[in-house]
Amino acid sequence: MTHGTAPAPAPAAAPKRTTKITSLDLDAERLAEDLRRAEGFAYNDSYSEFICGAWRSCMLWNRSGDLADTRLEDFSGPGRITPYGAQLPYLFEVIGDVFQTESLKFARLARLTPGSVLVPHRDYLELEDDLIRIHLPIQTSRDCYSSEDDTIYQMRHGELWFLDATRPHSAASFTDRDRVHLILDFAVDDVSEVFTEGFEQTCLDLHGLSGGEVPPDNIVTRAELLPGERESYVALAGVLSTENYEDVLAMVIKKFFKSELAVTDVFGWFGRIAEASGQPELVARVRRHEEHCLVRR
Ligand code: YCP
Ligand code: CO
Repeated sequence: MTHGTAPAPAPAAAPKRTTKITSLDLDAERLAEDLRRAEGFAYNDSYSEFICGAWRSCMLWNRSGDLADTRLEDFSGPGRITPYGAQLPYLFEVIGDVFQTESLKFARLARLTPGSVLVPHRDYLELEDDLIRIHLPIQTSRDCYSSEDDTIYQMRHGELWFLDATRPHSAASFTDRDRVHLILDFAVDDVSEVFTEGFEQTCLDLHGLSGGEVPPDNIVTRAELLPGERESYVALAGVLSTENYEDVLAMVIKKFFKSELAVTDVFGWFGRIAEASGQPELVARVRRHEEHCLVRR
């Protein structure tokens, strides 16, 4: 900056927090056609360490365009469409209308199966640079939940979301059919850089995208935690074993989605259960798991 000149006005604040960007007016019939086709795809179980139950995904865009490359990885240049991406004409069109695909690194379909939950985790820890994450729920219900930090919220059908996936987050399905989200990852510094000009012009809500937060209308209130409830969960120590490790963890995660626990309570309570079970190898497993999900990998 030249000495003596006034500083340039700060650019409009772009969201750093998870935020609903807008609602897309999706073509129900064309979307249903893509969803039907996608039901026949082969989904992979990469990232199973973050899941109790099943969260299965398939790549629509990635480094190689090869379906067998199922994990996020560092690479330079634009992503390539996979054979599955090319078989979903409607989603392909939506992606091209809304986003600058030059910076699109990964596009995935993710199916969270009934009764499944994600272990609170942070994404991109294994990558050199964080990416910008977008979610578009294309099949969901009132009984599907997401979380960020200690907030529980719902991403509804057709809503376009920016997710700060660097914060601890999770998801839960209490419904009876798969929750399907389109998940996109862009290599840009800020979410304001991912949209096409055409989309920005037609999307009035974008101008209201300021600080970035989960809109109150999407937030889910939970039950107050009652005296003795924590102790009742710690009593699961009496049944915890290597074989039901994931089941007991799922119970604590489900409690987090229904009662006012902090996200740190998930591994907090689960660790306490493991300690009270008197099985040091399980205590160590919980600590390793927590570190893998939230700290480093
Ligand atoms: C991802 N988050 O976006 C991770 C792994 C669960 C959701 C699986 O890759
Ligand atoms: Co994640």
